[in-house]
Amino acid sequence: MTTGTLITVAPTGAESAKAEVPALPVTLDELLLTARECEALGAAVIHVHVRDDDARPTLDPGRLRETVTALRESTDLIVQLSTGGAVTDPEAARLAVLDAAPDMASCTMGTVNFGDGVFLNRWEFVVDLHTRMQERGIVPEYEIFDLGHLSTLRRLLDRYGLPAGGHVHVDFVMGVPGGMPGTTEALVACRQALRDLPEGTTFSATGIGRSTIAVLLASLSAGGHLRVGMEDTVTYAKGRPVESNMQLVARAVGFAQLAQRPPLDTTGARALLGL
Ligand code: KMH
Ligand code: ZN
Repeated sequence: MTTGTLITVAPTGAESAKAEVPALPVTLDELLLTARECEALGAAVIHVHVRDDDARPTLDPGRLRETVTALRESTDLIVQLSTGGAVTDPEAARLAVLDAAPDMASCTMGTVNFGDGVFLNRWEFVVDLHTRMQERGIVPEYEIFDLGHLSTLRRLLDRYGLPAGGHVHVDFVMGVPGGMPGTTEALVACRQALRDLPEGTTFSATGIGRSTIAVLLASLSAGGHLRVGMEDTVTYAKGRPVESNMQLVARAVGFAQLAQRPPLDTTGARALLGL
């Protein structure tokens, strides 16, 4: 059954420099303003990376805790922290993200070339993340950068059981140089592979850069949900830099409404995700 559309906003990421993308929200105040405005437009989940005072990506535990608290105080959004961090972040710091007790956290299902870098996700590390989230009642979003990551997810669930809340939700991250392409064909292949996962597994998708719109439309037509934001997209249209995360959320909401799958509010999103 196709329901409304879960819209996740990923406003900042760890890959773009503030100097090159001035509209990127990097301070807590900028993040909170973005979060409130995106929630008002129709986002229900926020995927969060934080920055330090020099706008560089950080996994500082205090800053993460402060951010989770502030988002909870000023929005009803589901707070999903990134355990992916930046490609240079060590495993211990990525695991420690869970100490900030978010509602959700990302959990990437395997290693992938990431532009000129390597986004390392060893099997043992993935198992650690999954089992610690189970113990703490944090709901994972399984990040899928390539088709094989879905096989890894099945193996993970077979061996270690379902996540907290019992519902499985994955996010196809498409168009990363080194991962699967951001095409309808690749999305359909991933969609088909979900048949091997627990019944009721839901998916969202995001297309990096130029693949943003193709993936958004493909996901909606395949019954999927949407992730948008400046973590993934900094060009709105050819020659037009993104002005704000709100511009991307508004576009996604418009597409979802055209597809007659309007945005889920935060209550509907919690029900969908088993929160
Ligand atoms: N920044 C990427 C290396 C996640 O947030 O979980 C990892 C990433 C995935 O963005
Ligand atoms: Zn991320």
